[in-house]
Amino acid sequence: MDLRHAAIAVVIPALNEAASITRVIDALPLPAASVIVADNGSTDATAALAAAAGARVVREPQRGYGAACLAALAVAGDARIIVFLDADFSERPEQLVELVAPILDNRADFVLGRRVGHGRPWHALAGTWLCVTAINRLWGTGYRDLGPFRAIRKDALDRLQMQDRTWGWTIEMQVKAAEAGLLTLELPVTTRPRIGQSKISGTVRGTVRAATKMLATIARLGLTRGQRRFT
Ligand SMILES: Nc1nc2c(ncn2[C@@H]2O[C@H](COP(=O)(O)OP(=O)(O)O)[C@@H](O)[C@H]2O)c(=O)[nH]1
Ligand SMILES: [Mg+2]
Repeated sequence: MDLRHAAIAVVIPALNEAASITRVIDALPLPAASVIVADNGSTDATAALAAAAGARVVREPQRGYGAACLAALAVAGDARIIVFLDADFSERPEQLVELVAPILDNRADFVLGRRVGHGRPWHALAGTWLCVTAINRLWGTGYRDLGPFRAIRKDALDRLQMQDRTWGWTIEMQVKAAEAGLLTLELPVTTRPRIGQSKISGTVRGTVRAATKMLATIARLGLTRGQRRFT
């Protein structure tokens, strides 16, 4: 599939990922110019390496996964599809082709990469299970993961009016996608151990902290459910 003219922007939030960022950009089946790296205050060479690889770099000094994604979206211009991908090379960037295909074929608005394979510790799997189960109970959805590697039509994403600036980002997108009635697909993506140091699920403590924030996000979205309108 030739994706060069498909108007895709790839958003990569990154915090101190100098060991992996170049490999992620190089492995993408798209020109590096369509990649936006949101550098979240890295103290290593992440930003310089991303720029050297040909990506656009935006800097978001305020920490937070969602804050970085929002900063990248602000410069995404006239992209018609947005792909989100982590900077740690734990996913296979070439699988972008599989994630965008259903959108290009008008079979989906939103395609979620469900992580299969190695590299995720038991506590990360347990935390994900807990959050996914809570979402499915509350919203009647059939999600199986909250993975970072995902593709969404830009006009659909705009309708969701994303706000979360931290680890609730992926959850907010899924919950609002269900509420807005987006046509959603979950496809397997293969994971492997990340390069470099995990900032979240590398320790039990990190996972518990992230999962606590995620459950708070789910509770908040549940309580404010009636207040949202999607035009
Ligand atoms: N923007 C932003 N990105 C972060 C932050 N912490 C981690 N990341 C990025 O988010 C992704 C997931 O983080 P990671 O450390 O791999 O967590 P793990 O997958 O749970 O081990 C990576 O691309 C990180 O560079 C943060 O505070 N802000
Ligand atoms: Mg990771």
